[in-house]
Amino acid sequence: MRPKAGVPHVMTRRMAVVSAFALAACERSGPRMLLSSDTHPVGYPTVEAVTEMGRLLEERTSGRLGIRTYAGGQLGAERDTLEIITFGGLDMNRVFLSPLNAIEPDTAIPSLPFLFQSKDHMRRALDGAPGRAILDSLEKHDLIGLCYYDSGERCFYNTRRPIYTPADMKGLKIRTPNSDISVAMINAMGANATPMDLGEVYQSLVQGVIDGAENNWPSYESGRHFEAAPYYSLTNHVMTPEVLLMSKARWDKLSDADREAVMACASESVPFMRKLWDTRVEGARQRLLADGVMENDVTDRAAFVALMKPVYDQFVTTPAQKRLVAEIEALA
Ligand code: GTR
Repeated sequence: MRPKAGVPHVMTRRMAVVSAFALAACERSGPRMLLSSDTHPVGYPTVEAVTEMGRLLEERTSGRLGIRTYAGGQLGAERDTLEIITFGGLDMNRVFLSPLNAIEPDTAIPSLPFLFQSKDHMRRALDGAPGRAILDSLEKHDLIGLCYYDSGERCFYNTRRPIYTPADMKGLKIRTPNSDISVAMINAMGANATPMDLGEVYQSLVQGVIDGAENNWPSYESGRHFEAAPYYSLTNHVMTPEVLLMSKARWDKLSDADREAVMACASESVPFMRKLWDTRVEGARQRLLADGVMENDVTDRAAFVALMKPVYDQFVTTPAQKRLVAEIEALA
């Protein structure tokens, strides 16, 4: 599998901020469109879900409110767009939960390794009180958590060898999202964590800057990481979700009725997304296996789990965090 031309481009942070403001200035003069950003391209389930939410919102508000999504990282990497939305330069942002860890420590809880026992467990916990409490913890940071979307089970993939046990991780340079808990988890497994933005992963794999990364099947396919890193090992170590955010500045300007409509439409987009997601996961896996990706089961999952105690000790420290973990575990 040879890398193809046309690698995803990397935008500098300054470029991202400037373009977001330019766009915001143009768009604000038109109909009341909420500007939303996503690092994934059109067609990816998160992008389609926010588009569906926009359709529902227009319907429900008789065209007064809608959503315009800038997909494919047009407005920058998730770290950049998070910065922009926090100071109100963007209305909405679909991001992975991990980059929010630096803003609000409680958002690290759903990223605890091996916390969720199944997809149903994860959905129950995030749809229930623990999930809502974590979304609500964002308000003090000027962000409104609208809903979670699925991001599936993340697995390791690399350019060198299948991973069966933690010993196989030794010495591998593994890209992680920009999140302390991801870094701690991967280092605790014996690899060398290298945080970077998603848009840089493909090139870094091709150039040998990193040996591997971890993600779900759809992102592994969509970012074409499989072309360089064909060993996909089913560690299923985390089920960190995606999250859809609104800037508090924009939220505060909405009437009560419009806020209710935004929340309701966000909630309704969740089952829509999950349906697309489940189909996409299986489709991506089948396509990639047919294309030569080598998938393997890990032989010793318990050995990975055993190494995670220091990660829990480091990231579950306050009584509130301990309660959240216990509540989530009770929903298994
Ligand atoms: C993907 C997620 C992205 C991005 C990425 C990552 O699964 O959908 O939002 O954060 O993971 O690894 O950075």
